[in-house]
Amino acid sequence: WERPDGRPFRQRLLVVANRLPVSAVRRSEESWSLEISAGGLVTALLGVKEFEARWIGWAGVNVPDEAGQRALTKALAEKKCIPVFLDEDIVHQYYNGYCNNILWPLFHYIGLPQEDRLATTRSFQSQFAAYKKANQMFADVVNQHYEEGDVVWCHDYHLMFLPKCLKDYNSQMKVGWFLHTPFPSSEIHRTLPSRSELLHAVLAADLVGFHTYDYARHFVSACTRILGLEGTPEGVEDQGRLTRVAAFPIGIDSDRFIRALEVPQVQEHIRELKERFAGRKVMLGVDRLDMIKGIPQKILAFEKFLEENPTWRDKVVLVQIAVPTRTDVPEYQKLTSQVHEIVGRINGRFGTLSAVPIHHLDRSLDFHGLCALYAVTDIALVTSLRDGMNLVSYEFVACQDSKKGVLILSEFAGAAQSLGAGAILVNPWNITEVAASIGQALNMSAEEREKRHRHNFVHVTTHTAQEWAETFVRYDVSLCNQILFPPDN
Ligand code: ADQ
Repeated sequence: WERPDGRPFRQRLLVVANRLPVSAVRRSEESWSLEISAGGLVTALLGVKEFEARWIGWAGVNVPDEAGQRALTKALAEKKCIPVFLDEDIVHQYYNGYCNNILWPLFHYIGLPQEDRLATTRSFQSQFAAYKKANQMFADVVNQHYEEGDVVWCHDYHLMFLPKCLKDYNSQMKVGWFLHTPFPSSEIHRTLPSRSELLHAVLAADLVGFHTYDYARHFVSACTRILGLEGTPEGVEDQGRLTRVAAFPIGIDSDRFIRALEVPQVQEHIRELKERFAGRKVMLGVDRLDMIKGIPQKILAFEKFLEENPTWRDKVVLVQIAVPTRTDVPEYQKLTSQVHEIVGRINGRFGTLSAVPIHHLDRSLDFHGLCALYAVTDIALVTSLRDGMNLVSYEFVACQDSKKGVLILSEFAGAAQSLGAGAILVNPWNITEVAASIGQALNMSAEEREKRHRHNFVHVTTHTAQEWAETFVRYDVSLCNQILFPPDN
């Protein structure tokens, strides 16, 4: 968009998220190396190029000394990143505690084990206090770097308190908040002891965004039923002040994936993979190793398929890439061993001396390796038990324009609302249904695959990350412009 005098106007955007898009590793007292980290938010925001953006967030490391903080701040500045320094105790209570033990499971409809539930109930107040304190620390850093006219875009469940902290500093600041996870039914949200305080804090934002219309509706219902406020077609109204609430489905930088397939190194990798899996159909899962991704259920469904379809046993392979996350948490360690145990059992049961049915890798793949794998895949299995959106399904579709493989997609992923017409939708809890969908995908005619793929490919290439960010920020900027460029009178 343009200024009234016709000059282009590059909006300054402060993107605030719990984690910066880079991870920092200390090499010596004053030297740091930085690496781009994997994850949905990073992938989406890397596709956003239209704004003069600065990132504000935690670098994922404890840096107690001032010399280290100075050196890291300097290294990050080159990447347009600004660190928030959190000490170990805050990280433990805010990040591991309130964010990941309370909000994450609750928003994904996952109950905690009984012993954790009791411990969590006991430590709830101190964890919530740490959450508010951490959000205030983010607000302090935003406030130091804020310039009039900036749009501040807060991300995710870690920072639900931030809009309120920012507005307390400066009620003129334009603040948006976007949730990357589902927002659960108001009946779930109302079990949270801090339910009202959190909702009020989010409502301090000018614009509140979700991936799907359903999540937005759940949020508005929570505000009307729990806070007794009024929902309007535009959002939620509190004492004459309107917070706009809307759905902004995220996308990916699809061109980046499509272009990568032309890179010689990727083509070489594709040739190698085709050779390695010659004569077999390739099924693929790419997930963070998290409870919500439904990895054990997916593997059990594959086992059921092999059990019921002996003729396919040596003609199909499942490649499951699972990046470990939160490796220090016992629940996640248990999940890792559970997955290893199931994979080992199935490989022992159906493998031969020359081939195994499941290749399971506990690690992250580099971008080119990932693109090559997407390109040689016949069937992608995205069977999250809940997922805000799920970008893996989008990335797979972007890399499939020559192969036109089939996407099996959980109905509990936000992506089901955008890619549902092209995918085979499944209930991931029903392994009989998922096993049957594998058979359906393997036997699908070329015409039907083409038709389904076309639908999804058009969606993925037209609803990009860039468009997502522009839609969100413009929504807000329309208000900013009135402040930046008031009408002459
Ligand atoms: P995530 O839960 O991280 O994101 P997702 O949307 O699937 O889930 O994004 C994962 C990203 O990490 C993808 O870009 C994928 O390529 C990458 N990735 C995953 N496993 C990988 C591996 N083994 N190697 C390399 N890269 C890997 C959260 C929400 C989602 C929401 C996004 C964006 O949980 O529901 O879609 O944010 O809003």
